[in-house]
Amino acid sequence: MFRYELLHVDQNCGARLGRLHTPRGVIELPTFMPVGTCGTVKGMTTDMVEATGSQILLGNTYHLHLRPGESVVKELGGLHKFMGWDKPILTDSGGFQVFSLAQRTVVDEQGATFRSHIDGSKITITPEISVQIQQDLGSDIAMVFDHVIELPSSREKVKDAMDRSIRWAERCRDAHTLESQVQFGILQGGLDESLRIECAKELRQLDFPGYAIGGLSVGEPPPEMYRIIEATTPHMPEDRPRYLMGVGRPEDLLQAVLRGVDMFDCVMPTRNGRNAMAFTDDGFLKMKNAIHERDPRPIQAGMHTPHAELSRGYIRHLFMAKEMLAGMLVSMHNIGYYQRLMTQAREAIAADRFLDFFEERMAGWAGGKS
Ligand code: PRF
Repeated sequence: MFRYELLHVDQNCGARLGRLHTPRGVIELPTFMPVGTCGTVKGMTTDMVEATGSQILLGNTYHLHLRPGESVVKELGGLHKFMGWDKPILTDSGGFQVFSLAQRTVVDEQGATFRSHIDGSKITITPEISVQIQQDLGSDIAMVFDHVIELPSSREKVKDAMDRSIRWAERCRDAHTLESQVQFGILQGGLDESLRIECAKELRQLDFPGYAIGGLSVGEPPPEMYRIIEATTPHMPEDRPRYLMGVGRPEDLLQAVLRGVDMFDCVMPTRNGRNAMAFTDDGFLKMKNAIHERDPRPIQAGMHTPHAELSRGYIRHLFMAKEMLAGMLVSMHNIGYYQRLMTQAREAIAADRFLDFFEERMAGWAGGKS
């Protein structure tokens, strides 16, 4: 029912071509998951999301628990029906959000207690509660509830949070009962390679059907993130999907694919889209910039997303006129751009030329435009 298939590893680097079989369809890897935090990929209908070539979405336990509450979602048929998306959904556990969004978070062995960022009410999420919420939402892939901390932190603090994350992962596994859903473990360990390796070994014992690398992209310089990915992936099981959480820019995705990562999620394409930033092979464009006023060219040639032929001049006009279509179109373009990048990466890996593709894209983005 749920099965990972490793199809090919590029002969010249660690990039992997794979396939994730789920009851709601096959996911070609590497892939990018658009973020649908509150039951919507912001500014897009699910038809638009589908037209970008997206194969799986991410939803958030933390947000949906606070509003509207998982009992509402469950009563209305589960998250897929609720939002009108019948392909796979992965839900994040809330571990990262209680650290990054909630107020006055206090973590103890039992779980995390915090104030809602919406109405200030006091809420507790434990590993068992996170599992129950994700079961009620009915996602296809659920993440374990982990303890995320800020970086830099002392080795002692990083190790404590990692050890707790491992204990919580076991509690999540023991609390999990929904047959139609699988659970992924999350590796922590900060920027310490030996802790990352230790965490990978411990979580391997718990035998999750997939593993994520968490605790990165929390403000550390990108080369540090690449160093940790490179030190970690060799210790992750070859026969399970690998997911880098909350990453990132197009170059970060390629840097991670190069080191053997299969799945990504990030708000960047939609958030930047709403803020008039459009991704292209020559760097990003600031769509409000006057240089686009009379530019007849599309944002990026060779895109297959709907309305990809619209001119830069028209998109700029929509932003200047504060039309809501502006952010919608650029969000769709950006997600389409990320999916095209992943499709191109898969084609390159199949032909053992991922490194050439990587160099070509890096050179284009470094050229930079606005
Ligand atoms: N843990 C969880 N979700 C996450 C992260 C994490 O460490 C990150 C870190 N970039 C993003 N989303 N549960």
